[in-house]
Parts: sequence; C-alpha cells; structure tokens
Amino acid sequence: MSFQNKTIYQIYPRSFRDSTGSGVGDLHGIIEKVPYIASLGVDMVWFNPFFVSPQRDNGYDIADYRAVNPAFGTMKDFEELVAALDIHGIGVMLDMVLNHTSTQHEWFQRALAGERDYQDFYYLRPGGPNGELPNNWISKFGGPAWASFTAASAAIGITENNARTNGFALNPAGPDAGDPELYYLHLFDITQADLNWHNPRVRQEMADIVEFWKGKGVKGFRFDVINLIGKPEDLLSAPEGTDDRAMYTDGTLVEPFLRELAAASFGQDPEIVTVGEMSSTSIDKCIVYTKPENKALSMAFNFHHLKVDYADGKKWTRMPFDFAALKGVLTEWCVGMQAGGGWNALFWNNHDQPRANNRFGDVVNYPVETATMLATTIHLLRGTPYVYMGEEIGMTDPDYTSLADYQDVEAINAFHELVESGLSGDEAFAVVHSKARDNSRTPMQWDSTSTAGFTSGTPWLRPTNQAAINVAAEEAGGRILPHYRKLIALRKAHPIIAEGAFVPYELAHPDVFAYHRTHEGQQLLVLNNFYGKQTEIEIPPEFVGGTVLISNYDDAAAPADTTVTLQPYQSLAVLS
Ligand code: TEU
Repeated sequence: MSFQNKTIYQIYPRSFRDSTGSGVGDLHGIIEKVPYIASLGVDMVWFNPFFVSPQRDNGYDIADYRAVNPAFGTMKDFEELVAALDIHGIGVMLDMVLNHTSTQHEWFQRALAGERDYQDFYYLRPGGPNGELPNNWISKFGGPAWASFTAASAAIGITENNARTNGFALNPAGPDAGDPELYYLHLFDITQADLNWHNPRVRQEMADIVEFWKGKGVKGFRFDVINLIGKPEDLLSAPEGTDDRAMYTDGTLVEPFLRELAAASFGQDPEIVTVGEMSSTSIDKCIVYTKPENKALSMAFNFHHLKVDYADGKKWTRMPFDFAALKGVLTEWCVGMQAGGGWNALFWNNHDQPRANNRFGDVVNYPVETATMLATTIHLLRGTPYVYMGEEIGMTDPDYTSLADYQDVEAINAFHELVESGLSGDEAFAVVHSKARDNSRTPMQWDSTSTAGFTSGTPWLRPTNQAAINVAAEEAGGRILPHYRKLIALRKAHPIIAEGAFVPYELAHPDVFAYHRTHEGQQLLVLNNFYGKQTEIEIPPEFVGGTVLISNYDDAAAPADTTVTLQPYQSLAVLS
C-alpha cells in the first residue's frame, strides 16, 4: 500500500483562488497557488467537481463528466494544473459523482425525450392510482425522493413517446386521466437523478469516465456517496417507523459493482489511490470495501464521528458535542478497521461540514490551541489524513447574520422546513448558522484584505474573519500552519505513524483523548486535551523521560513523572 504515509489536501475549486475577478474560484487560480500547496508537504490534492454542471448542488449535479465547466476554466488549464502539481510530486484526485447525474445531462434529457435506452439509465417507476409516490423514501435535501418524470417530460414539450410502448405509462394529463404518473428517483436534489447501476451500460459508462480522467494523468479518485449505488431493484418502501436509508444504503450489490469498476478502470494501476465516501455506513462494510485483497477501494470516509453534536441523530439541531461519543466512535473505527484489515480516511473537515474548530473547540479563547490539538489528534491516528483547505490556517465558520448570506440549497430548504416544523425564524437561523455547509465553503483566506486575497471581484460567499485568520499572517509568524507542516512531515519520517498498530488508552478519561501506537518495538503515546482547562492524566512509566514527537505548546517537555498535566487544548505525543 502506498497511501499510508500520504497526506491529502482538499480544494473546493469555487473557493480557493479566483484568477479572473468573477467572484468564483477557478483552475488557473489553483495553478497560481501550487507553490503554497507544495509547501505544505502534501502528496495529493482532491478537487471537488469542476465539471460542466448547472451548479444546483455546486457541481455534484454533473451534466458532462468529461468537460470542464467554463466558469472554472478549460481542459488545457486542467492539464496545466496536473503538470504543475506533478513537478512537486503531487498527484491529482478527482471527485467522481457516479450515483446520480444532473437532469441536464444528455442521458436524462434523452430519457425525457422518450428514448427507452436512456430511460433505463435511471430509476423510473409509476406512482399509485391515487397519486401515491413509488415508495416512501425521503430526499437527503428535504422532501420526497421522487419527482414527476411525466411533468418534466411535458415541460420540454414531450407529450407522447415510446415510454408508453415499453411498459411505462406517460400521460401528459397527469394521474387523474387514467394512466399512473411516472416518477424518477432522486436521493439528493430534484435535479440529481439517481443512476440505475443495474444497467450494465451505466456501469460501462462509469468505468469509461474513470478511464478518461486516468488518461489525463489523474492519480486518485474520490467516489461520491458510492455506497448508495447498490440499491435493490424492487426499491421497496421502508417499513413504517424505520429509517428509509437502510433500504438503499450499503446494499449487497455495492461491493460487486465496486470490484467491477476497479477491474475495468483504476484497479489496473496500483499507484492509484481511491477513497469512497460512505453515507451512514458500518465498519463491517467499510472493511469489505477497503481490504486490499478485495480489490475495491484504498480507503473509506465515514461520518459517524461528525454526528456527535446531532440531537437525536438529526443534523438540523443544535447540541454541544458529546466527547465520550466522539472518542468512542473514532476509537471503534480505528480498532475495527485494523482488526478487519481495512483502512480509514481521517478527517475533521470537508465541504459538507461546518468547521471542526467551531464544533469541538474554543475559537474565541483558544483558537490556535484548538486547531493544532484537533490536527494532532487526527493526524496520528491509523489511517490517511485529509486536510480541507483553510484548516491549516485555523479557519472558522463565517459570522453571517442573515439567511441571504447562505447559498446552499440544503441550508435554505432546511431553514424553511424548520420554520414549518414550528421553530421561530431566529431559532431556525441559529441552527442554519451552526450547521450549513456554506460554513466551510467560504473563500480561502490568503490575506487580510476585504476579499481575503481570493478575488478582485465580489466573492460568491463572503469571508468575515480574514483580518484575524489568513495565510499571510500564518506565514509571518502564526503557529497553526507550521504545526500542520510538521505533522505532515512526521508521518513520512516515522513509520509508527503510517504503519503502527492503534491501541486505545484511558478511554474513560473525562477530558483527554489518549491513544497508543506501536510499531517494531517502538511506542507512541498521544494525549489530547479537548477542554479549555488544565487536566491530569496517568501515563505508563515507559514514557517518562521519553522523546516529545510533537506538541502544540512550545515549551512542552517530556513527562518527568507518570502524572502528566496538560494545558488547555494541549496535545502531547511522546515516543518511548
Ligand atoms: O455528500 C454526501 C452526503 O451524504 C451528504 O448528504 C452529506 O451528508 C450532506 O451534504 C451533509 O448535510 C456528497 C457530497 O459531498 C455533497 O457535497 C453532495 O451534495 C452530495 O454527495 C450529493 O452529490
């Protein structure tokens, strides 16, 4: 395995650097910043989708998998970017959204126009005689997971087509006129139609897309919600009172579909790194997806540790994080994946999550300690760490004051649903403020100017705290950026970090997330204080007088005693 000592940097192209003044980031802007990216010491960069897309879900609604959205640049820019990163030995990881396409994709448009072959690319199902939807599944962005194909077809002027002769009833006058209405499945936005992976042509197209980008020198692939591709063909309703996600998540077909995709594309090159984004998944499934002998993926993202501040498991709520649950989940995944021979992708932040600093630390009193402690915690676990742009300079959520500041379709839908459910406007806003995906999508803060050095125009999302948090200030004497650079370098220098076994330690401690790593007779003890007060922890005697591998407090000394006092949000990693 060649990905254990790598660190992967994530760039949200819309928000990294705008070279044209459009207010939206672009590929050329990223090329300008290649020296900065290289200075981090990362091995690979994952780019969120920049393909042709109507941008209803910021590029996760793809209309053409093989073309660059003109707002982001050209194919030539992309080739230049690959080459510019390659000079520094940095690989490119692309985001493959293979569970669904935009309804603007040619396949969906041809389906709407009545081409039976393309109707079979999607999940089309008739509704019931009384206007019932095909099943009771809910869209992840709110509302039912079904939308009227009949109406969408009629909207482009198709009132009769061969859908009828192929067993689908398409009646422009709607369900009341006799024929049942036809629906298409969309687990996300209404413009993101789920692809029918049961159709071998769909699977072939997906492999061809991966091959196309492989041909452009791409060395990594991140597969969006890939554990949703194996839906059972009957698409049954969830039994009353049960979670509908269980009906379509981690289906038995996910593994064979992934193996087939691997064999037909990325699996042919052992240097290629892949990561599956797994929605609501389990350790057992992720072992199956990532065990090397199964020849599917290199590693998997799961989100269980980022649900420890969800009241009743629901995202659109507010709750202080549950520290015991956070440690418990991270530990369980490290231990479980290790035991089963699987591999974790490690992360706190991405483009779908509010900033971890706001969730798990104190950004007012201990912003530096919070950021560096969280980084240490995740980088020394067993797995491959991902750094989301801006994390390395301690970026936090923007302080927006109005709903108009938010752009994400999910946040806006959620606000209205919360108000409908009885919350006041202020209460609903407070939830959106803490949970919106826009929190992490604000522009990368390069300097303290009004547009944060991101654009010469008006940024598509407004930065609010660039005066205090920016790359220039960090380079000039900040403590977060050097800490990240050090963590990334340590992983390469010390095999115990990349390859060592993970062993839990003092899991019941109320303030500290501690763990051990062991490798070829060496031992590493990692202590992380998750609170803004001093705390004590007992350590095994072999670490007394050990070597400090890294700490986020400058003068941290090796333990002189088996009782260690940790400062607020202190991390201390000691080699014995
Ligand atoms: O997100 C997958 C996913 O499961 C989301 O529901 C995620 O949990 C949600 O955004 C958090 O509220 C992926 C992409 O990362 C996301 O940006 C896309 O919107 C989504 O798939 C659809 O492609």
